[in-house]
Amino acid sequence: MVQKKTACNRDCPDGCGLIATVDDGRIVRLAGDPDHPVTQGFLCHRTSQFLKRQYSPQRITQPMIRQNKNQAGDRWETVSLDSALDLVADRMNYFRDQLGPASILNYRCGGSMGMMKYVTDFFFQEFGPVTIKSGDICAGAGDWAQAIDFGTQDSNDFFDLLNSKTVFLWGKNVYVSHVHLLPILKQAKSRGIQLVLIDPVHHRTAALADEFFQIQPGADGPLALGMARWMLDRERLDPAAANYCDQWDGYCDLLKSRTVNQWAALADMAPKTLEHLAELYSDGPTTILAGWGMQRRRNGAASIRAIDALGAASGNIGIPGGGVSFYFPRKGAYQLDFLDPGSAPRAIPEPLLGSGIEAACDPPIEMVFVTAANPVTNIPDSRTVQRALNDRFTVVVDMFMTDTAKCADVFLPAASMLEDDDLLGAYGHHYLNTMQPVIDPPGDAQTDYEILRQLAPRVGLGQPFTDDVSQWKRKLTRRLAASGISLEELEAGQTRNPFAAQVAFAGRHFPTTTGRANLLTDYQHPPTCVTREFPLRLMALSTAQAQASQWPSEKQQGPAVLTVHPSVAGNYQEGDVVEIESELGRLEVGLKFDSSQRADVALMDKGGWVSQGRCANLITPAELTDHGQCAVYYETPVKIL
Ligand SMILES: Nc1nc2c(c(=O)[nH]1)N[C@H]1C(S)=C(S)[C@@H](COP(=O)(O)OP(=O)(O)OC[C@H]3O[C@@H](n4cnc5c(=O)[nH]c(N)nc54)[C@H](O)[C@@H]3O)O[C@H]1N2
Ligand SMILES: Nc1nc2c(c(=O)[nH]1)N[C@H]1C(S)=C(S)[C@@H](COP(=O)(O)OP(=O)(O)OC[C@H]3O[C@@H](n4cnc5c(=O)[nH]c(N)nc54)[C@H](O)[C@@H]3O)O[C@H]1N2
Ligand code: SF4
Ligand SMILES: [Mo]
Repeated sequence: MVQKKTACNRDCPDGCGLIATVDDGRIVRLAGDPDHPVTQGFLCHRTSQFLKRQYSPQRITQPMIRQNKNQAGDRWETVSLDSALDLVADRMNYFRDQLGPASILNYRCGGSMGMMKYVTDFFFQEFGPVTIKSGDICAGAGDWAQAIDFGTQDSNDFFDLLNSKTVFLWGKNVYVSHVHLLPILKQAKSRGIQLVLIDPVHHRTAALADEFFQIQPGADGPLALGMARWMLDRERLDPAAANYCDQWDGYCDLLKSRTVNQWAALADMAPKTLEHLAELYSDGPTTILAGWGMQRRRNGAASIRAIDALGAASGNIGIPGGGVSFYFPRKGAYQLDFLDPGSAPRAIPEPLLGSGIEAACDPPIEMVFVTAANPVTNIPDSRTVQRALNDRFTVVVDMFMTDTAKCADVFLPAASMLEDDDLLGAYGHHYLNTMQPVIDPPGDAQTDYEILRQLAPRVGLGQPFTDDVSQWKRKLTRRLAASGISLEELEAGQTRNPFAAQVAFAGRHFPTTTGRANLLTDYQHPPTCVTREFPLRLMALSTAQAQASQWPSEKQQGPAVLTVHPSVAGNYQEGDVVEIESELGRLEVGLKFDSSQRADVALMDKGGWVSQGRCANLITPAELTDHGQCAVYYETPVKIL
């Protein structure tokens, strides 16, 4: 038995180090790396179950071509990798020659956080450039807001939390989506650091927090502005803030445009509660850990802007124990300057993928190449995404026959993360890591890069797509090498990103055009999305059981579970199977009652499969957030029929 080190590439802030135990070519155990300062030797539930996925009988390891797609006799046929790649290359060359490269869409999402996956984008840039996506279904609104406010996204060191007096978990389900924060949060709590949770959903993190406020969904903007107003009135904002913040007067005017009571009313919150939160926040230094859920709303960017401004104006940015942490710059240490998304002839906003593909003309999109993504399940309006892919020549690179793969003409089997070779950063801390293949991929499965390497000569591309992975790794780590960190050192174990400061924006220097933070001066609160007829907001949220749609199939049987407050279910009993309806359609669900939830939300697990009728995105209309082209996932009004 041998132990091999690698790293977890899943779309998760934690970026764990992994130790795999291999016995006679088979991985028999997967554990967290005890030497990794954040991983601390433990794994989340979903990845502790990863070997079931790795060795699942449903995993596909041979290329397949779909014969007679969408016609009688529609069937999959197993083929050799060479003939699958010949067909893919033939179609790529044909559409590029006949209609131009914009007729091909390269779509990639969060199947892997590896840096080598950007080589796929580069490949299509060099081949085309082709049509790409814009915005980001996951974090686009918050990304946009932080870029406007601070010039970039950055966070204080992961362990700097212990310098705080108060920590606001602002819309964050740590037990599910950020489990490696738990040890440090528990340590903080034991040191007397106050933990405050602001979330519309009652979840396990509420028990960890000293205080929990079950906010109305989408009311974070008025709450943050009301808190700042209360602090302004009591001279608890930083008197020096005008020196390092632009728009100071405009911001103060915005705060003064409503009284504390009026801001509280807009947030649908008792004034006393808002004041109490402002008082807690004022007892700093205070770190805000801003979650990702709250910005997947119509006013998502505005909410993050209001929170950023609270952090800046109160003097909590650029100091130990402070900050508004939304993201750690996971790519920052690597050299990705070969990417030029601006060169793409066209971009489709990611949340509107289905209708965007269908609406594209001049040239129309005729071919879609999907890697590391399951858009039929994960993007709103699943049926339109499904139709758009079914009606085009679609290639899907995956390990399983997902809802998206079912729409493909060609399925190319991908290596799993334990067979992959890559470089990683993390969006929840500053450590870099490397992935080494623990075993070889089975059958004809290949890493995404190996697939490209074999495709390159077929579509007229040569160097650098003929280089091997280690040459690419050297290229990607050039900046690190120049700062004295060799690839060998990186590969020996996790390394802290040498370009990341302990305190983000130290000295209150911001990479904006003026060098100062940019405060918001305007806030428009959207009208509530729920009505008397459709009184519940559908929220399909992350679950500990799965990474997005990567569920074991046995957990996708029967109707999806919908959790609601018992008062909203009329005469139904818990366990009843009912239909819910939105403007887009109906979904069958089994009811679960939870009296700790708000009476205006309906909760589901994210990533339920379309093929099993369990996907919230079947009834979630596609819509963009106020800025940043993020998806509005949690504002679909529904009713129980
Ligand atoms: N187990 C597991 N972990 C995951 C994932 C998974 O699928 N499963 N997915 C990963 C992915 S893709 C990402 S992007 C990250 C982050 O994944 P997310 O699931 O976005 O994680 P959170 O940041 O915890 O944000 C969710 C929280 O935001 C809250 N929220 C929703 N709306 C509002 C609001 O209007 N106001 C406030 N204050 N809160 C609100 C929700 O109730 C929930 O508690 O985690 C990753 N981690
Ligand atoms: N209703 C609703 N929908 C949501 C969300 C929500 O909260 N509510 N959350 C959204 C968020 S935050 C996100 S980030 C997206 C996630 O959307 P996706 O990134 O599409 O997430 P996954 O379902 O994990 O699908 C990734 C696929 O990549 C495959 N894969 C894994 N590793 C590799 C690899 O190395 N190569 C290749 N080629 N394939 C690989 C996996 O098998 C899987 O099928 O979902 C979004 N969808
Ligand atoms: S999914 Fe996240 S928490 Fe789980 S092992 Fe991977 S990086 Fe760690
Ligand atoms: Mo995400």
